[in-house]
Amino acid sequence: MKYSVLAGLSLVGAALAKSSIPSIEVKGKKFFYSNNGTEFSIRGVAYQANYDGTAQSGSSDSYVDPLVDAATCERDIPYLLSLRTNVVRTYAINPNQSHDDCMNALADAGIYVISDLSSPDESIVSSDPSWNAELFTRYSQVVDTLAPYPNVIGFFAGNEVADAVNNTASMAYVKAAVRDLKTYIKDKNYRSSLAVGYATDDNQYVREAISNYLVCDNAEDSIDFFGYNIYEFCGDSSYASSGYKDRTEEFADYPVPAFFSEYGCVEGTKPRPFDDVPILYSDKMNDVWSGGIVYMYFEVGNHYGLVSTSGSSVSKKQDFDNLSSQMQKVTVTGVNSADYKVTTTVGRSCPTTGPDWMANSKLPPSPNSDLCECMYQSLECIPVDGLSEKKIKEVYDYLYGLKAKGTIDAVSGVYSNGTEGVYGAYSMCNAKQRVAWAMDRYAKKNGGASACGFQGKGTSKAATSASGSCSTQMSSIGAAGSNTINAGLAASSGAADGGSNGGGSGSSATSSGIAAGMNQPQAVHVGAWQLGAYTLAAIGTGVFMIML
Ligand SMILES: *[C@@H]1O[C@H](CO)[C@@H](O)[C@H](O)[C@H]1NC(C)=O
Ligand SMILES: *[C@@H]1O[C@H](CO)[C@@H](O)[C@H](O)[C@H]1NC(C)=O
Ligand SMILES: *[C@@H]1O[C@H](CO)[C@@H](O)[C@H](O)[C@H]1NC(C)=O
Ligand SMILES: *[C@@H]1O[C@H](CO)[C@@H](O)[C@H](O)[C@H]1NC(C)=O
Ligand SMILES: CC(=O)N[C@H]1CO[C@H](CO)[C@@H](O)[C@@H]1O
Repeated sequence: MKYSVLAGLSLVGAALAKSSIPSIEVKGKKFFYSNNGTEFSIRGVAYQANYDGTAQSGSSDSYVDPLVDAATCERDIPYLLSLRTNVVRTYAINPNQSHDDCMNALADAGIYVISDLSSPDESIVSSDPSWNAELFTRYSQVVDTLAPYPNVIGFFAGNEVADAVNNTASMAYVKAAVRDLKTYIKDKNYRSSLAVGYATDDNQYVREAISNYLVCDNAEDSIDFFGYNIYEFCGDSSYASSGYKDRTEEFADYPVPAFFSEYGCVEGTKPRPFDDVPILYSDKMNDVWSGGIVYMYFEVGNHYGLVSTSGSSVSKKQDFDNLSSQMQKVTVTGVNSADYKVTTTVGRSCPTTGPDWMANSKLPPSPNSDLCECMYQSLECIPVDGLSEKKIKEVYDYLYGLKAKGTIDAVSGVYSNGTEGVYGAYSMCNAKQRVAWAMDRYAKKNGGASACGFQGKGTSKAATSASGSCSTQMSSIGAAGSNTINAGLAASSGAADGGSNGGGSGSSATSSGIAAGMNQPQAVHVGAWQLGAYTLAAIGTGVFMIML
């Protein structure tokens, strides 16, 4: 069945209109409308088609930003409204493009946005985590792009980054990203209600520790909301047998808003009956959960779609009608902000590191691209021009191997270990800057220029001394690079990134770790959005174990 655009929903001139939609703010473990204190419960739909499979990994166009094309938003908004949608989740935004038309059209329809900050090529990689100046640049640009719109609730600083005990060290880097994006929003004087959260994978061995870790110690470093990608209620299940009851009990006293950042299991009865919808919004759950986001709007071959689209036409699947009929039944009875007493506070104790948890409560340093550039300029031994990421990694691995053997430690300033909580002051620099620091350190310890060969991979250059605050910062850090300081945040400027003067250290590749690009499947892991079909097996196993 086809819809036409709702009468009265005029998109003409939307870009100029200043929407009067009230922002949403967090108080305690709930969301509220800022204008009148009415509690806000998310009735969300994930809204991003799969990236074009023909795009090459590493290119910047491996995804289609769903909030750029006015015609697409105009086509889809009536469908979203007929599902009573008040939130869409987007997974990858292109900061280079204008979002005015779609954001204003969504605002006019009363629809809010929560967006991930990463992209398929730029994210914190669970197997080789890093929180560095390149990622900070990307994430801060997404914040800059969306912050002006009143109908943005906030951002996910990570999606399903840790999904097994052995990669939970990555959560230290995610939490550093949360800390730094919250600081960035304050520094830029953006609306204080803009929230930064995380969306977790439903792995039974790590989910509880992750949820505690993200709200432990300092409130300034903690998430503002918790998203749970949950596929536990499949087919004709029930509150008790699905796992929803247990999860609800676990989150009863969680200090910040928690909601389902993805739900809608496709196992079992097809089309999906969405019998969990009335339960999620009932008194059983709605005091603990601020609603949920159904995965997902577009059908892209993984059977999670609610509609199929082609050009200007949309055809609803039976899942859509089922969800719609369930959503019509929903009435959430919330509390008014003025009557709501906050009884839980953040600042829990962090899980201790050991066999079940690998993220230290000490977090990595804040990325500062200016400091990295000064450091790079001060070096006398650097990689030769155009050295590939693979070769950069080889050199780093060689130098790291020397440290591991106890022969010579030339990596202390760039070494990073989220389990030990040990981070060199320059560990937040990009891969090329990090390897250069280590090569220079090695050469200085072994006779200078003559030790800068690295089998043709190293070259000598004249040092340019740092000046101003860089100089002060570099002397506090020291030659060994091991005194971490708070140098503040600085994104890469285009100039330094392009390395146009030939001496710049920007690497043109979008590396997100020294090994980025080495391991494609991991490097592009962004959770169920892209890998829905592939993660299904894992999800199924999880469900099975929970139901036992
Ligand atoms: C509060 O404002 C929101 C947004 O305009 C509106 O949807 C809601 O109905 C209002 N609440 C009450 C109690 O009027
Ligand atoms: C945005 O534009 C810059 C400069 O042209 C480019 O380097 C970058 O890759 C673009 N980003 C995206 C996400 O397309
Ligand atoms: C982590 O554990 C998974 C199984 O849960 C295994 O497949 C993977 O190889 C392990 N990774 C590392 C780095 O040990
Ligand atoms: C981090 O430190 C732990 C404990 O010393 C060690 O087992 C692990 O291999 C280190 N990880 C990396 C990536 O170096
Ligand atoms: C809740 C709901 O509307 N369920 C319907 C989903 O679709 C199937 C197949 O058409 C119907 O039988 C269900 O009643």
